[in-house]
Amino acid sequence: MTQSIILKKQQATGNDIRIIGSRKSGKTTYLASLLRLPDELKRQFPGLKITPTSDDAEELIAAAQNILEKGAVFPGTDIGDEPYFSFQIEIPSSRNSPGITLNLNVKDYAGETFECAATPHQSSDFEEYLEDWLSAQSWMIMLTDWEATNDKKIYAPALNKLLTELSEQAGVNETFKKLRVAVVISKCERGELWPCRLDAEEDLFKVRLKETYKVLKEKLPPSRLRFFACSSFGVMADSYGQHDPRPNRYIPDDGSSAEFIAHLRDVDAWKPFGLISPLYWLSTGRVFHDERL
Ligand SMILES: Nc1nc2c(ncn2[C@@H]2O[C@H](COP(=O)(O)OP(=O)(O)O)[C@@H](O)[C@H]2O)c(=O)[nH]1
Ligand SMILES: [Mg+2]
Repeated sequence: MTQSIILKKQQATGNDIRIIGSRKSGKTTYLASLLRLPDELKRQFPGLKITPTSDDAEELIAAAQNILEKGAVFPGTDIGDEPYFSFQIEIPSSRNSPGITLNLNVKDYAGETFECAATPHQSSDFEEYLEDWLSAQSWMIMLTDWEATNDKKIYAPALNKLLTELSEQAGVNETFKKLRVAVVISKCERGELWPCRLDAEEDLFKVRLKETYKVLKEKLPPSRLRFFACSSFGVMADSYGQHDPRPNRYIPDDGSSAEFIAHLRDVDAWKPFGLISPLYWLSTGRVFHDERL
């Protein structure tokens, strides 16, 4: 009884989101970790509830158990067969924010679709994806590395193309003037990123992805653009009185680039960071102040 009264008081909002980003930037792992909602996160944020409302979302939870928790990684997403995850997030009220229920539909795109925006001869493919991206109110752009060549040759031109199209459409149709873009740097449990996670715009994007940052700031007003850092794996322990800032990941010793092949190391210590903040802002336009999420 008390529970249902509390829930009724909660504000509810729905949102359709596209997750776009380079290959292996951690998009699928992000969604799987969020939907799985590891115990450690539940313990630290009592009352937080995530309920899958589509088959794809249920399957992803099973995959999180069978793949991520067993220390393996997800296969790439097939182009043209993008999964659509529907789920509900109930966030209880906390000292800093009122309670809210978010009803989300999120489509996870293959990395190639984002990268092709940077390649002029693939522009007809790009138009097809764009049409679908423009049918949503929110985009989450996920990036992970900051190699100068990727910043200059892939991310900045791809975003330039994407946001130029967006502003052209906005000239014709007012609704596109409302589309929000959350730009997220993933895998921030990495030692050099972890301290910078608290102000991703100043300490990560502005200094590490200069060209990309410039394009974003030029093309979008501050009310529709926000920067975030997240880690689907987190660190070994970061709660009060218990600090172990080692990343909760291991890197198989097979010679490939460490950035793209890491696995979850200790399931019992699994506590992702920053998964909810971008979704909260995309859905409400307000900033969510809780470092644990
Ligand atoms: N270190 C680390 N690796 C991650 C994280 N999230 C994903 N990965 C790894 O990055 C690789 C690509 O992840 P995936 O979710 O398949 O990327 P996608 O292609 O963008 O969907 C895999 O090896 C994942 O285990 C994270 O938070 N930290
Ligand atoms: Mg994927």
